[in-house]
Amino acid sequence: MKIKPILLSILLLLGSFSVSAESSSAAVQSTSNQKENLVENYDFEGWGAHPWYVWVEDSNTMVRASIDQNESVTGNQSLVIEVITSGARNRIELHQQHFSFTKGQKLTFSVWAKSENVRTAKLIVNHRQPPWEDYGGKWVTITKDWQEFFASVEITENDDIVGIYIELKDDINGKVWFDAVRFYEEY
Ligand SMILES: [Ca+2]
Repeated sequence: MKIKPILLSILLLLGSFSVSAESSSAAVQSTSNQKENLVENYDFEGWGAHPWYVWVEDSNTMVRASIDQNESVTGNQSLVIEVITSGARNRIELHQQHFSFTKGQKLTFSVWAKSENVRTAKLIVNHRQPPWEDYGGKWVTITKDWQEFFASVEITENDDIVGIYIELKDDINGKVWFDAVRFYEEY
């Protein structure tokens, strides 16, 4: 993955929060069932965004990611990405740590989101190197009201670099909020 200067500044911004980023609590259980949520910092209730990071395809795209203490589905906070200069249909992606799975595992990837301006986005789960094996994804429309979106996932290869992410790919500026992200195995 080619990291461009704008991304580096974002990583540094997010990294500066990492000291106290471990504070995700059991509060997210209010929107989940008994299945184990594999996502780290799933509800953004600490004051950091770690281990989440934003990747932008084009160096002219400007985004700012931060914790919003005034908007939330669970607890009191969410993650907000403010698109200052749009990607002009180049990709803006919210990622976190990779996962390891064995062939045949079935999971669900879900996220609550809302947007200052109605926009499409895609939930994606794939192998994080060529050939970018696609394990499941879903196009969604994020509106001005909080809504939970789901993507069904099936792991078709043994894979130790499975990524989950949310991709924006349009020419719309404005804020997009995320909260209560879940990635859980179906039994
Ligand atoms: Ca929250």
